[in-house]
Amino acid sequence: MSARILPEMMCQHLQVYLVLGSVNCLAEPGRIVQEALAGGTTMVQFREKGRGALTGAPRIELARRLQEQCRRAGVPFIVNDDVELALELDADGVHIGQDDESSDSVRERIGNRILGVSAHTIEEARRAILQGADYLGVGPIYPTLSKDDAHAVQGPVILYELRKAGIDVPIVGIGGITADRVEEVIRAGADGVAVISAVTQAERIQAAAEKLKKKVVLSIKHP
Ligand code: 3NM
Repeated sequence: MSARILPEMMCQHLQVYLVLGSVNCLAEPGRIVQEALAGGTTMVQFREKGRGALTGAPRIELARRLQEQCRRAGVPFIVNDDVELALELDADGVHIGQDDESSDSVRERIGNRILGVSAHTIEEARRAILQGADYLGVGPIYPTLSKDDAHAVQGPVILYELRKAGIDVPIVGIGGITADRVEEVIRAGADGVAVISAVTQAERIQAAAEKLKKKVVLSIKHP
């Protein structure tokens, strides 16, 4: 298997990170992913969770379809929480939370695939890095309606604090991020934005992804 992803490459992939499952989608998920990819989405996470989520074969079938779309676009496909599914699909990586299996055990199972870990504090961030995380997901930065069990809203200040504490790994902000908030999130220290509703609930999916991408790129270039 190829080597661990380099931080510079990881940062590129984090720029516009679409997180979704069928429950987040008004339209057919494949259509949303297609349009989002056309709009410049840089990474996709399959997060089939919540009330009404698919299980069993239909879940795997949807994951395969979305994965194939990402493969064709040359965009990494990450599986939320489910290491077995990620290995079965030969996905590009796994994203885990603090309540899931420990990061070092997941790292051992997935080899050099991408490992993303949700972190809410400096301590959680340090531990995740020691245990092999390639990037950190930090949130919720703003209030979100897309995650029932989200932690308390942290504000962009958590990103400043992590950077000030010397955490220099790739970081993606998540939770309530819209195009209008991108600049603030990037300036606070994130390398990209992870979104559900800003893309899945948009009237024009491709245009929404394009706008996020443009704002991320501009904010990175003019810190
Ligand atoms: N994780 P939206 S917030 C999946 O804080 C997820 O770790 C979060 O959806 C965290 O972009 C969140 O619609 C939901 O707010 C993000």
